[in-house]
Amino acid sequence: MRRTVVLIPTFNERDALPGTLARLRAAVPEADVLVIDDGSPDGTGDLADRAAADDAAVHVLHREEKLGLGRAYVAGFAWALAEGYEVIVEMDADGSHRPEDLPRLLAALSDADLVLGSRWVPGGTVVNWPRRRELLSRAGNAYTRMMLGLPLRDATGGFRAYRAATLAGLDLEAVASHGYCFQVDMAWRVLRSGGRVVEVPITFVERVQGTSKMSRAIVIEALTLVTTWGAAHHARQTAGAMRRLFGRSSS
Ligand SMILES: Nc1nc2c(ncn2[C@@H]2O[C@H](COP(=O)(O)OP(=O)(O)OP(=O)(O)O)[C@@H](O)[C@H]2O)c(=O)[nH]1
Ligand SMILES: [Mg+2]
Repeated sequence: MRRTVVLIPTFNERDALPGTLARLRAAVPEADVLVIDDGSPDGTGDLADRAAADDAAVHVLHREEKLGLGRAYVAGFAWALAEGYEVIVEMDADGSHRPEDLPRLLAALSDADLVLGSRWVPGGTVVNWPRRRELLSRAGNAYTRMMLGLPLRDATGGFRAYRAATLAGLDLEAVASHGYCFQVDMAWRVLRSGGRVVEVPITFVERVQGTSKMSRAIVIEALTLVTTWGAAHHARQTAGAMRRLFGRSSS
């Protein structure tokens, strides 16, 4: 297996993290883990340090303050690239992403640059999600497909595996998005750089411990950025079509 690291961003996940770590280490024992904690007031960072002291495969990156999921992942990517990992995985701490699904994601990476764990392809599903959340996710993904022309069913999901070489080819410091749109942003960047993105069905389970960090601000950020990117994308496409038309008519 290629050298793999699973990045787990945490903010106040004291109750959920130990179970997630134990399941992950059992499901994919070859993979290392990096917990990226943003100074959780509930002591998640200390708990992660204790896990790292007991298990050489577990590492911890402490960040001073909560700067959002996107910044945490960008810091994790930089760490993983510097450490020379070949495969870099994103996974939530809250139990929504089942470590037992990870081997299928990793297997699909042999023929892709980015593999998305997808709730909205055939075989994918959500367990215990309120209808409201499902509608938000489906509508958000439909809007993203329409605005950006992304050929993806679940571009907002956060359970995914990248080839490290693919991430190394992107300007990660330019990634400014924080919430769900960070995931859209990254998938779109991989596609625009010519990368192959594949979706693999997963079972997404609503968290049973801790509290969601999803907020109105995160939804508004996603809506605003996807709309802005989409408008720029359509303007570029229109300009390209005009150039082609002009070139043809003048020749
Ligand atoms: N380091 C760091 N981790 C974060 C931050 N915000 C969220 N997380 C972690 O990112 C993962 C996803 O966050 P969740 O709160 O589960 O958000 P979500 O999965 O989009 O929403 P739910 O479906 O409601 O759970 C969890 O492991 C969080 O602890 C942050 O600002 N910094
Ligand atoms: Mg969650």
